[in-house]
Amino acid sequence: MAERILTGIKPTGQLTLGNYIAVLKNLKQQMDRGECFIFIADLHALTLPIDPEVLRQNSIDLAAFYLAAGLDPKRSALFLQSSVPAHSELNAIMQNYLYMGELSRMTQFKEKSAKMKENAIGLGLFAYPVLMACDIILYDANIVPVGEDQTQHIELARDLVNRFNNRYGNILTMPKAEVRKVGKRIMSLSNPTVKMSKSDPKGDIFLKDDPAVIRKKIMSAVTDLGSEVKFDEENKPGISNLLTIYCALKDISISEAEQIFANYRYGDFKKAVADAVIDELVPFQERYRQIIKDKSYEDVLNEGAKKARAIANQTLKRVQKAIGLLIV
Ligand code: AQP
Repeated sequence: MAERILTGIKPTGQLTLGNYIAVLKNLKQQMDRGECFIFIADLHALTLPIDPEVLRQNSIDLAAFYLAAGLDPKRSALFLQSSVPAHSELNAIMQNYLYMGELSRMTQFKEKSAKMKENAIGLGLFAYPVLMACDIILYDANIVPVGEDQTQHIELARDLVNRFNNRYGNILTMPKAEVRKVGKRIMSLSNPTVKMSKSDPKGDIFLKDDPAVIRKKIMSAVTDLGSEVKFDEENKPGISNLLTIYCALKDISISEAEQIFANYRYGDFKKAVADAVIDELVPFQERYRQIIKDKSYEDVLNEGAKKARAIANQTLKRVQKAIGLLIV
């Protein structure tokens, strides 16, 4: 089978450089490799409280960002998760094949729920990995490019596929997480020991930030003792994070970057990182603004949903039949 690639982002907030490096930066390369199903995870966005108008705007923004990153609708399907009902239907089935113990061990659930009052933690947040497994399974995706934070969820999806196939035969395709070597976890600029995250925006670079804001954020990023630009996540987390950002955007290895910056002081190094981010994001932002203006995302989302529904419904039927539901 040719590669089937599935990738998604939740429209929960302003997209960050972490999301860009994990998903958007690689989009063109993914389309060269195989058939891409790319979705806006709007049902997942409901797992934490969100204002309806904010959710709508974020979803439009995300569609425009995908297109600005080079998404080609002829070689991929871009769609809203909520526009393919099979996601919810398969979720209703698959929640019976993953267990409470497994779900309660998920790091993301533990981290997010730890910040909430117990009686405000929704069932959807707890069961998030079930729906995520369905997102993947529906498209027979064998490759799922993600940041490091999502690999535990992909492992759970693999367990589900194994469990299901052992019981019913070879029904589901086994997915595999693919994590970038450089840039698997972009950290906050103000606290490089925590992930840059759109729902906890401290020390984030947002994809819509003006160049002057980007420069200011990078120039005031937390750095470490010493003066050498060297990758050392334990002793130099701030510098290591900036090196990672630079390398991910320039597509070079960490040791190549260490050579480039061997004689740089922190200030000059930060200027170079700021230039790299601005060079990448300014043309991207121009394309984004044009797409928002001409609303070209509307047709793309419609067509994408049609393509996605056709494939997802086939998988859903296969599963329904396998478990003994009557298809009438
Ligand atoms: N800081 C990051 N470094 C590398 N990859 C990252 N990703 C997110 N943050 C970083 C990756 O981006 C993809 C889409 O993420 P998501 O929207 O599905 O949710 P997330 O992983 O929970 O990302 P956020 O930004 O932290 O969102 P919120 O705050 O809403 O939970 C995923 O592949 C993710 O790994």
